[in-house]
Amino acid sequence: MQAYQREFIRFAIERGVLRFGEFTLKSGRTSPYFFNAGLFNSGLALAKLGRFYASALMEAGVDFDVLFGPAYKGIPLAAATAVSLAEQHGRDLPWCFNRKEAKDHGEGGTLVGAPLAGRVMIVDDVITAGTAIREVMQIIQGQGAQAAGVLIALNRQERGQGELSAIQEVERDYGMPVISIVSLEQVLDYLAGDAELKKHLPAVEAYRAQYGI
Ligand code: OMP
Repeated sequence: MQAYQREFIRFAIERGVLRFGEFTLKSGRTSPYFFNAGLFNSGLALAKLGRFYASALMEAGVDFDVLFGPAYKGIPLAAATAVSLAEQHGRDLPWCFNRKEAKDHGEGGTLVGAPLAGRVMIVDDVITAGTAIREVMQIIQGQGAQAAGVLIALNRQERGQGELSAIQEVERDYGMPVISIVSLEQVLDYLAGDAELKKHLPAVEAYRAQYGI
């Protein structure tokens, strides 16, 4: 695990973004942990988050033309990543987002910001079963653009429809990489090395045995 990944896990736990307990997921699964990106809810937290996303993206070295933040949660994530790419990495790239409802006045439409065209890097929070990301793919394909990849904060490494993980299925079905700041495996490593947090390991490992790959 890289230093920035360890730092990211520490930061997420400190902010209460990564929590342990009992949570019902969108997929209906009951999980002993939850990642709530909405709790990166101060200026400094969002700035730091943008740096982590930008670091993961630069390390992956995937080419793309535009960053896309799907409504609603992806919007600040894509914005923060765009700011960090420009300020920390000297890459001033276009970014855009969608509205959930089409606007029929002013500039109209459902897309805001740079044109959603060319190779699109989607920025989102978490992938569990892959449902949310498949909906985003319809927007991109509807515009005639190509997805260059997906950038997320946490890869929960859960099973998809078959033997592969939900993320591997997304990569196979759309022929694009999914880049994450950290994966569950790294969170488990972090927990194992922390005297206080170690107590959460058994529940997370049991969940992984049931739903993981
Ligand atoms: P899938 O559509 O099953 O991939 O779930 C992804 C979505 O679930 C995310 O975009 C979140 O809205 C939500 N989620 C979290 O935010 N954090 C988690 O730790 C788990 C989920 C989830 O419900 O699976």
